[in-house]
Amino acid sequence: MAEPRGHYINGEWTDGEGTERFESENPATGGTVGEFRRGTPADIDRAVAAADEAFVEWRELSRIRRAEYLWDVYHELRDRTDELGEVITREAGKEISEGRADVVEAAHMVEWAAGDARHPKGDVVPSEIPGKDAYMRRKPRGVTGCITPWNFPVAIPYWHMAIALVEGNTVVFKPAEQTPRCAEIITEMFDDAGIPDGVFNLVQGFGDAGNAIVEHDDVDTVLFTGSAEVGHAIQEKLGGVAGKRAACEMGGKNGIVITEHADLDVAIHSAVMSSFKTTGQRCVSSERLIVHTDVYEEFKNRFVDVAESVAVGDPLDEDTFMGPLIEADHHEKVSGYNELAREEGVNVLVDRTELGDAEIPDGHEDGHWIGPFVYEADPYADLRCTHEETFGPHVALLEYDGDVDEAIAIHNDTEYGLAGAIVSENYRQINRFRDRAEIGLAYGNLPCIGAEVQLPFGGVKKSGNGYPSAREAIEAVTDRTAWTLNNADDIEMAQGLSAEIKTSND
Ligand code: UN1
Repeated sequence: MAEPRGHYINGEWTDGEGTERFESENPATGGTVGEFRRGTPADIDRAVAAADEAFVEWRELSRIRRAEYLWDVYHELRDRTDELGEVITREAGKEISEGRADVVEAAHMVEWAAGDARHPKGDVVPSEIPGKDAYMRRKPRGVTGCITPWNFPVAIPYWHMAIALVEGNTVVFKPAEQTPRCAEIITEMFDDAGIPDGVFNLVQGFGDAGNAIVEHDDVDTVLFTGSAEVGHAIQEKLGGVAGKRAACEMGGKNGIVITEHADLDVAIHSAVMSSFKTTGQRCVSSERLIVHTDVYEEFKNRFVDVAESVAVGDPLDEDTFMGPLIEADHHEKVSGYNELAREEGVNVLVDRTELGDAEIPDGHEDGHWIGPFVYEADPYADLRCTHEETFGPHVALLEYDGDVDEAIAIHNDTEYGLAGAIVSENYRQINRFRDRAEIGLAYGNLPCIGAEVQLPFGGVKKSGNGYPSAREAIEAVTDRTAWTLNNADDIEMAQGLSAEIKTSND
């Protein structure tokens, strides 16, 4: 195996301070993708110092010049889509069309950020005083720590970093420990673009490295996408710290409402895509299907048919729909939830927790295989399986009787609020859901996965605060400032405030 390349700090690959190494695994085979160096808090220190120093000059460049580096990255993403898509599939286990789509989504984000550089930014604001010019201007905040998950190992890092960099911030990037090879290629792209030393830094590693970013005094902004547990801990840590900002996007227990007016072809298609694509491992994946009693039996039978036969297999095979789960621990967690559902007394309809030998492709016996698990449950029962995120192909059918408000109440009965969908041909029902569903990403007659970068991406309730990613990330990585300039000879104040200086001599 090749020698690990280490971290990328101040424009150079470096071994770092630590001596420990770790491997990334191909989740479909159990084989090794590569060996990497485990970053330590001391490496984070060095990376933050480099980023802090580089900020001084980087912020002085025009947005347009900064974006030119990003355009080079964009072209490399486009040129290497197939190659990088395959690396994603080998390291994250997503089927190959998803591997490529991950790269395309990254390219879209970079294109958005770089293209935006020539657009007007800020507002020209009226003033009460004719001689005053008033503006809202944006300033970069400084060093941005980007802590990203394995499930979109290329797209999400660019979601965080592209706008941060164009706006004049510098970056310390700590990728998920499961997908370090993808992070190396991201780094190559910045290096090839000749981005100035220290503007972009990579430290490979685990939670201790991520934590060192969060706790570092010189990190101004933390962008985090990942588990609710870690995201809430970051929010708690930084919430009260003056000058710090954390924008976090976490998981969901996302639901799809299928009303009595649904086109059932659309409903099945939407539910299957939302629940099983990426083997249920998207923060926006759906684990709850809320179905009206009039269409329940037919929907159930058709959904069960697909869940029983959906193609689980080698993610490099173009005919595969679902690849494996990311790792053994996660397999244990998802199968644990399948077991828990049984203990909680639900009616199991499909259980492919253990795949048959014939279903597992040759040479892939050590992969973390799982198929769909589908069950019926009482929508009003206080069950853990219908309220906790499993991050797997674990799906509850919840039958309701009543109007769309009833369905929306069931839909909203979760601590989370990320994504959701309604399937209906009735525009009143659709609009009701649009207005009342407690989520950040709402869809009508579509799956609840597949958001595009030119829309805001983030959730409400326990799913997150702010937008670490996609278009609205600009709010996380800049401060809005008010700038007012007087063009008159005298000072005149707003609100009718007297500007006359009165003295005891008057
Ligand atoms: C995630 O799972 O963390 O909307 C992000 C989607 C993708 C992003 C998912 N654009 O499905």
